[in-house]
Amino acid sequence: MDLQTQLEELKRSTQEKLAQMTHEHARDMQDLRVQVLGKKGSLTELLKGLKDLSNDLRPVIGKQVNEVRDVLTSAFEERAKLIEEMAIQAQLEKESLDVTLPGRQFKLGNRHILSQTCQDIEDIFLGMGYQIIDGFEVEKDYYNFERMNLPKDHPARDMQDSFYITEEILLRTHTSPVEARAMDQHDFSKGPLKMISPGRVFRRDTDDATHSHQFHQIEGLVVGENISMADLKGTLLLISQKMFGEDRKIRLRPSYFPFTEPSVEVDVSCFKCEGKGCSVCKKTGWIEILGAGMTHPSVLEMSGIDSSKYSGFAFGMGQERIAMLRYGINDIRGFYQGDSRFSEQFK
Ligand code: FA5
Ligand code: MG
Repeated sequence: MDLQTQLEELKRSTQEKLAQMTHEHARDMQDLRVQVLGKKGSLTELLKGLKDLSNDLRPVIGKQVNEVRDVLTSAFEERAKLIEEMAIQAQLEKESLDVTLPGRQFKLGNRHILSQTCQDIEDIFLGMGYQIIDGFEVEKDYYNFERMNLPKDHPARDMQDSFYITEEILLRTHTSPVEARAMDQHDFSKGPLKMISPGRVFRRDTDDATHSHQFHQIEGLVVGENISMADLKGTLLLISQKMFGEDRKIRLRPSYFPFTEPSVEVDVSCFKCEGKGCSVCKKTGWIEILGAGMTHPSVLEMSGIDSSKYSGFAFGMGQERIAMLRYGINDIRGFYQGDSRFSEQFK
């Protein structure tokens, strides 16, 4: 076979092989390219034959070699592009979507009923010009008890046993220590202190339907000039009506807290039976919602406040208690179990 025919043959057979290549032959095509166009490939081999040709023929065949190289080089490039598209197409077919399938359902969560209740109470107090102050869940015995008029050997400490970290540091048993911290910070020359402080508290209580060893309170405190029991009563009536309905009445019963004097327990008229007596109010017509009182002069003095000039009232309510009454929840443990069926009732 003369050189010219060999060149034609190489071109023809290479083009034929290329035409067979698909995206599954990327590797084979690479090999073929080296075989034909590579430094030691077929074309280079044929070039070696040029030196045996006559002077007339050599430039003609030389030109033909270059042409064949050009044609094949672009043939390889074109095929490479084509099989790349083939690969993408194949991938798409594998991953193709069935648009008639039903979509995935996303479950939309909602705020926990305790957070909602707390936010509602915060909104009411913000509207009355109170500030919201954060306290510490891990608190000093000093603030939790001593600054609340409960020295180390005070018998009333027994009502609020706690989880101790050290002898001086504990998980707070109520939100009242925030009162002392807030009074320490407040500049009374700028006006009265009006604050609430919501948060988690801890007690060594046995868990049952109405008690948990970990629960939430909202503390309230107002200290200024001429703050009286009437202000306390008015404030509590307002919050009760906003939380439980405009027709609610409140009742103050004498009680005891070491940090308030006088102290009261506050009942709200039963929203279920309107005071006639039912199972919710245990036939009394009233439901206890919080403890409160006039801030004890010693508590004011411990914050360096002149108790002959200033007076104050304070209250502490259980958030769970309020939410249970408001929504008819009969077991406090429902708040903490994380069962979405519980939460979904309050969307
Ligand atoms: C106090 O904790 C006082 N610090 C409240 C206070 C503040 C009085 C300021 C005066 C001035 P008491 O222990 O009663 O008081 O708790 C207040 C409320 O927390 C209760 O009315 C109740 O709603 C709630 N509570 C108490 N113990 C538990 C418990 N184990 N689980 C759930 N809620 C509780
Ligand atoms: Mg009580």
